[in-house]
Amino acid sequence: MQLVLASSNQGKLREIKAMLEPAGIKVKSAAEMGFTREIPETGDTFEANAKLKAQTVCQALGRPALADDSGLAVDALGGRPGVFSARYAGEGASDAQRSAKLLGELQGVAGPERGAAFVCVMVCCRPDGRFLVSRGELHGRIADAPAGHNGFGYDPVFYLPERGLTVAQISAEEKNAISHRGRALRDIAAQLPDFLQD
Ligand code: ITT
Repeated sequence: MQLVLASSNQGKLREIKAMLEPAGIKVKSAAEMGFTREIPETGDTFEANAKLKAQTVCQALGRPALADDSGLAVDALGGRPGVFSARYAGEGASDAQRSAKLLGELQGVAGPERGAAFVCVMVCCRPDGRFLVSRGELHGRIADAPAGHNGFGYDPVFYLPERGLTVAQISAEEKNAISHRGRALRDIAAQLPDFLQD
C-alpha cells in the first residue's frame, strides 16, 4: 500500500512515516511525487483544512492522499492559535519565534491556568471522492520556558504534567504513543486497508 502525504512539514512527515511504514504502508510526500504548490488553508476548522489539503493533492495526482491539519489550542487564549498555529507569528517565522510569542502572550498566567491541547485531524481521500476522517488530542500545559530539542513546532513549550517533561524532552517513540497525531493516525490506519481496497 502506498499513500501520498499532503504536507510540506518535515516534522509531520517523519512522525507519520515512522508510524505507518512498520504497518506496511509506504508514505511519500506530495513534493516527492511532484506536487509542490502551496495550498491556501481557507477553512476555519482543522477538519475543513485537512480535507482541503487531502482532496487537492489526491485530485492533482490521481491517487489516495493523506493530510494532517493540526495545532495548539490554549485555554487562556480562548482556543487560539488553533487553526492559525502555523501562521501565529506571521509568514516565515520560525518554530522558536512562534513559541516565544506564545510565552510572551501568557506572561503572568499562572500554572493551573496554562492548560492547552494539541489537536490533529487526519483526512484520507480517494480519487473517487470518498474520504475518511479521524481526530486526536493531547492535553497538557504551556511551559514557562522552552525545554528539550526533540520533535518540532511547539513541542519545547508543551509540558506534560504527569511526566514532568516537555514533549521535546521525550523520545519520538514516546511522543507517537501519546500524541494527538499518534492517536489520529492509529484510528485512521486501522480503516485504511478496507478503504484503499474496495
Ligand atoms: P502542512 O499544512 O503542509 O501539513 P503546516 O506546518 O502548515 O504543514 P498546519 O497548517 O497543520 O501544518 O499547522 C500546524 C502548526 O501546529 C504548525 O505550526 C506546527 O508546528 C504545529 N504543530 C502541529 N503538530 C505539532 C506537534 O506534534 N508538535 C509541535 N507542534 C505541532
